Amino acid sequence: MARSSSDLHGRRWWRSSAARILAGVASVAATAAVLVTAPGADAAASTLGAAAAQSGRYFGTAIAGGRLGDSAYTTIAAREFNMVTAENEMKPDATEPNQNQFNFSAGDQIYNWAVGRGLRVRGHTLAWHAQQPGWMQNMNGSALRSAMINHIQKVMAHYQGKLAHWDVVNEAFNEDGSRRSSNLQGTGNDWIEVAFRTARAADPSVKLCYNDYNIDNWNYGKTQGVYNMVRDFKARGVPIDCVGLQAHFTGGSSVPSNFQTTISSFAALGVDVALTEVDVTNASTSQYTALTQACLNVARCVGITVWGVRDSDSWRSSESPLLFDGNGNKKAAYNSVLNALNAGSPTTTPTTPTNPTTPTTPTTPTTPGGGGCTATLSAGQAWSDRYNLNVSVSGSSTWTVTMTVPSPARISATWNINGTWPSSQVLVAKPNGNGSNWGVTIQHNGNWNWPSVSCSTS
Ligand code: 9MR
Repeated sequence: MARSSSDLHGRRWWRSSAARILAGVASVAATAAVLVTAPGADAAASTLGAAAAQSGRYFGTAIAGGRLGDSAYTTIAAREFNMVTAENEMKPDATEPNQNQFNFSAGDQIYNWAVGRGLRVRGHTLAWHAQQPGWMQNMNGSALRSAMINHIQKVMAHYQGKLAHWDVVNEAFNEDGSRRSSNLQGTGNDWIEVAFRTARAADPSVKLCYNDYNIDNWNYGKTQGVYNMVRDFKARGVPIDCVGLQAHFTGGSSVPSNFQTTISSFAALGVDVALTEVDVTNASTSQYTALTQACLNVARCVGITVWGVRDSDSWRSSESPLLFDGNGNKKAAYNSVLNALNAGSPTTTPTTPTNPTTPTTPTTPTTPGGGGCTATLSAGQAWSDRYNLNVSVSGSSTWTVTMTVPSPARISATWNINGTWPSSQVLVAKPNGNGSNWGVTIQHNGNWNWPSVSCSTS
């Protein structure tokens, strides 16, 4: 079967990144290089996120802000996953409780928790018939259309440059493939494309997804309805980057035999596909294996998110549908998924590139600001595709730090600042009232050089 360019890109990406890591270690201490094992070469990864990363994919979970004080929960979540979706905290009722008054505290709590541990975040969700704030439920027509646009602009501005994906529109179709009637649909059939165009303008850096349930079976009316919309959007240049199959195989549904056909058919339209809210009745090992394998078999299936950590955290807890039991123990399905991810990883050992780029440690990680403050960078955790930098500011409590990352690297996450983005390469950070230690996650995209920083008190 022909392999798509994105598949080739993903695998080349892994080889070149791993080689750079190897080159960097070798430059520090040649004898230490033997300690670096390329995932997929001989060692099986021991967590879901690391196993998925071997093929350039992520493995995520929904996180509920109310559980972040539960250390058993956070320990598993931080260890196993490398992508997070806020289960409820970035929905319209949470982020805009009163019209044009935004509240990001619950969403930011999850965001900060995730990026401080090197996890990326999917935004969920901007335009939806459900979980609308009361003021929006009572709106219709042009007023609602304007309110939807304003909501998308303001929420996306807050998270600009920080998220991996946004579920721009959620659950807009009926089971027969027609549009679901809702106050949003009542504003005109073009509301979905207006939402996507608004989203692209608000944050060009984030992937824009349409997300729905019961679009897993290729022969199902709803699947075809969504497919036809995406095909139409791609044909007309409406910006859409991905389709999220929620993949709730609970409540009486199960993984269809043609699931991979559905994934590959969407992918063939030129969009990424993600499994965004996976759960399976009684965590059937065969169904978890099948859905994982279906994703692994399609180059543009970029990742899998399960809808909760432990069975006790599930919205359908009576079906015990997740990968950890209520006591935090790994279930049989966990091992099935992990094994499938490990088996699906590249089996070749990364080769040495002809022109290896050695990661560069900055010669002057401390920047005297000249303006009464100093920003000091220190290395945080690093992964094959990204690394964290910790920033400590001294000399003033009213600092402004400007950080510029070298192209094509990009800051994908920040924590503990108020940030603005003059351009995709430049972050302007100010205190958020919670001290002067903060940080960033940088997707290196092949350039490991640290960013430059300057500090001023103006
Ligand atoms: O898991 C979420 C649950 O805590 C909420 O009460 C519910 C309210 O609508 O939303 C659940 O998450 C849903 C997700 O946002 C969209 N797809 C279906 C999910 C399960 O209902």
